[in-house]
Amino acid sequence: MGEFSAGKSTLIHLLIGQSPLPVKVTATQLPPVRLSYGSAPAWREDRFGRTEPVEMDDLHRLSSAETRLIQIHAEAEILKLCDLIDMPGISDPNMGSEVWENAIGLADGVIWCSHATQAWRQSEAAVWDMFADRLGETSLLLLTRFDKLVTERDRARVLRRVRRETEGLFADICPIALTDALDARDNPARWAASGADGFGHALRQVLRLLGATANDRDAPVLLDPDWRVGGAGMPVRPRRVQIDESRTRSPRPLRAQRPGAAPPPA
Ligand SMILES: Nc1nc2c(ncn2[C@@H]2O[C@H](COP(=O)(O)OP(=O)(O)OP(=O)(O)O)[C@@H](O)[C@H]2O)c(=O)[nH]1
Ligand SMILES: [Mg+2]
Repeated sequence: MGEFSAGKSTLIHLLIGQSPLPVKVTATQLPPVRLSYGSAPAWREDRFGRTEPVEMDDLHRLSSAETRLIQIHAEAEILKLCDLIDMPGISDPNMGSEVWENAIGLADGVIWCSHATQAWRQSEAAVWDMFADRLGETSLLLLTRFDKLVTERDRARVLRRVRRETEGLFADICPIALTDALDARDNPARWAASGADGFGHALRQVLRLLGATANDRDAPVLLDPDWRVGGAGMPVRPRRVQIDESRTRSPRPLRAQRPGAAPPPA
């Protein structure tokens, strides 16, 4: 989640090692897009919870007025541990807040992207205030475009201020230069300098907390270039995380039945 243009889609690209949507789609405003492991065809869920298959080439035609969720699939390692939802910007004037409020009801944790040069605006704090109680312990604050802060002094100052203003609201704060990280996969020093290493560790901690652990404790750190290699291995359903419903503040939309899937257990 985060403001318009805060780096949400770039982050998804970094996490799954590819741009999940056809190029012409990423340029438009989309409803929330959920990514799950596998190669199943895409589908959409309308405002009434009805689902229907969609062609990837038609995604750019879907508006948030009629579609509340787009579901697509990719064979990326991280999707064996969790689903990812790419959300529209929180203060996009063309999108009502119910659009992202619906989707955040599905979330077990949030990676909040905030522009480092103007981090943690009032608009962000106001939205997160609605969800921090339920999701704060399993959520991370990413200070994106950290490369735009050029002096060490500026970096330290921004980090100090944001730490102070968000105390207790997130499990961790991670400064990151997302575009540097995307370019630096084969260069360990640049990769670490981009903040991707630190973020990988923090994300792993959160996933552990949620019970979505990898089998192997010595498995490579998330975001390591090896993690993104898709294709090999058995399609595995991402393990759903158990939620303590008593802590749920925001309403959870009913999970719509996927086309062709067996009816959910009563
Ligand atoms: N220099 C720099 N550029 C970045 C960084 N993260 C994202 N960008 C650039 O910022 C622009 C917006 O990034 P997106 O990932 O599309 O942002 P978004 O949050 O998905 O935007 P919307 O979906 O439109 O709300 C792109 O041109 C990115 O390449 C970063 O850490 N450093
Ligand atoms: Mg985006």
